[in-house]
Amino acid sequence: MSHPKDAAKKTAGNPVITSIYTADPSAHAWGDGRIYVYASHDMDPARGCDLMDRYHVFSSDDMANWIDEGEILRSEDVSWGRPEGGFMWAPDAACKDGTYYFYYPHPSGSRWNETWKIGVATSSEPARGFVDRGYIEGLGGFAMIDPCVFTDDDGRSYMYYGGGGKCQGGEMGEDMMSIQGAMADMEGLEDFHEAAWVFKREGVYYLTYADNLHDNNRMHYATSRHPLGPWTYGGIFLEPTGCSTTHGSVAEFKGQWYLFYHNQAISGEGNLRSMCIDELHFEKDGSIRTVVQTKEGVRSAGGGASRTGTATVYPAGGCAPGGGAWLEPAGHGEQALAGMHLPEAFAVFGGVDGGVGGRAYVELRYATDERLAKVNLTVNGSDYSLLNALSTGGGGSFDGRTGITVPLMPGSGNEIRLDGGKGSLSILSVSVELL
Ligand code: FUB
Repeated sequence: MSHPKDAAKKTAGNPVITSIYTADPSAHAWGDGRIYVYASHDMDPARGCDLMDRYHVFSSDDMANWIDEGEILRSEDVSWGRPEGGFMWAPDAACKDGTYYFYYPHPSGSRWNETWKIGVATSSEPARGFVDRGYIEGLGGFAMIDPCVFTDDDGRSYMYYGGGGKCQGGEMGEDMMSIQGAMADMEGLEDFHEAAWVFKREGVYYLTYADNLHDNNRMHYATSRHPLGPWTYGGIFLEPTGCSTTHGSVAEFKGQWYLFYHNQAISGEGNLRSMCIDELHFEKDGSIRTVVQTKEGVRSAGGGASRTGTATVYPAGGCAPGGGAWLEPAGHGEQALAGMHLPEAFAVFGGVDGGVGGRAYVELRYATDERLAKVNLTVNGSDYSLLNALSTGGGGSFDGRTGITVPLMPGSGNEIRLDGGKGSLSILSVSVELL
């Protein structure tokens, strides 16, 4: 059985990713026709930012239609990391000579804020296959988080990072896993808090960062004619988003500049954040205009292949409901899984085909009249956390979509389990698209 493929979206909408919570987006166009976002993943339910323990990558060829490329690293993969895990905070990435470098702040000890290190994982692909390589010697310590790597036109790369009011930068070694000489304090920034990001436009270096405005951080910028400053303060270009933290990146794609940032529009909670994108514009003198935060998000820049493969649809009528959940008619001869609001409700979809094994985008098609219902997804016994199901405007409107990219085993022995108890929704099908 199949459902019609979704038409490509004309605008991205904000937040861009609604199924799971994503924060601290670092965007890069590596030259393969796509733009990639390396983001933190706020785990739901949150406990401050403590439980953030994995990273997903998202990509698009048109800015409006985004694919979850899946998870690339989690705290349990980090041999030198904090024994209790968690605290996988704002990351960045770089590419040199065909190798992709993923940089992430993570504590090496239980006293998390005193033991930060900047970890490095590498891969030959931009969005999969990352293996941890350890941390950068000489970096880290109290509140030193949020790495950003900028590669200049001459191929030289620079690392910036910091928190708690201190921002440092330094040139990286040829191996992209070391610093040449000492890191220097970045001079000329006003009210620096965290979230350093550096980009270059028309020969000018820009350093953007979050400020200290209580519970309402904004983004500021400063400019320089040298990658390591000194910097000339430029002002505020992102006013509060409604979230206590702010964190962003700036990238150019298909001739347009964009700001990637996060807000809390879906959850209303400062530790369950969602990635947004809006256009970034410069004045003639190079100063950055205040970004207009929109709900419709950015327009498609052309392209818009929302998916790469073919989805197999598993109708709800073929699942095994339990815990009080039941199947009921949904029209057009189909059945829907109902009763998922009940605390013990669950359903199992067996015999899911994983092809030759690897990554698959698992998507639920649902209806709900709640503003935000949730369903827990477990695949082959691994918990992939809560998926958000935003209102479809009515319990009979099955045009809701929520999903996540997960690993599947080869063959048809995969099992998908949905657990309810987090709001009322009816599920029409689960589709599985091998990536
Ligand atoms: O996401 C965890 C932390 O919150 C980041 O490292 C900071 O920049 C802030 O966004």
